[in-house]
Amino acid sequence: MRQNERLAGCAGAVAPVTTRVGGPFVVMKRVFPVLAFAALALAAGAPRAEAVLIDFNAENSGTPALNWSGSPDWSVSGGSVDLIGSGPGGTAFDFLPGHGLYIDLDGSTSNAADAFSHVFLGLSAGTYVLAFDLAGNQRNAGFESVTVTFGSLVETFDSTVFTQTTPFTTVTRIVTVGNDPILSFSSSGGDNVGLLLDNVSVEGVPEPATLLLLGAGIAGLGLRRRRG
Ligand SMILES: [Ca+2]
Ligand SMILES: [Ca+2]
Repeated sequence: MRQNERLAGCAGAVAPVTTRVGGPFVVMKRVFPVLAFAALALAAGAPRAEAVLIDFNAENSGTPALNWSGSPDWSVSGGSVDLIGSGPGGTAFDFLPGHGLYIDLDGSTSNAADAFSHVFLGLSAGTYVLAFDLAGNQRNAGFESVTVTFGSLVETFDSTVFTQTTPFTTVTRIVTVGNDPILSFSSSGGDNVGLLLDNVSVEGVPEPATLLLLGAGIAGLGLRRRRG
């Protein structure tokens, strides 16, 4: 099977190119859209990890807890966080109604947690979309900051952007991680008032390297076509 036939088969919906009648220029003219289609098909069909969404609503049996000690899913160290908001077990400090339970990253011990973290056990090394909702403290104009660490991502967010009145705002980053990666939120501050966190999610994306290689191949063929 010639190369152009094999690629057409991969694409699945493109008629095989079976003849070189018309010379190289015609062949390239036909192969170019086939390759483009194949790239799109591969991108669409690339393995995707199941999305993981953590909304905190069922933590602690749905009951708010100051200086929450964490759970099998989340560990707290080097300080404290508060589990606040509203759940079936009660309501406490629900500054942003409609979000169920969520996290105040500076707890009630005058020492914001150095690490509020979750291990994504079973998540394979690769490239993912990390998203989470962050909000201002909703209480005062004090300076707040949190450093988020997850694989290739180390980024600090603070109250110059997430001001006192900033509502939950989704932050989205593409990150590369190893196996069983740890997501950690490290906060500064000791006034018991911190940035608020909710809706952490991780979802797989196609490997950029694959798309880049395909894109380079298509671009190269286009160049050859123009030169031909
Ligand atoms: Ca929530
Ligand atoms: Ca607090």
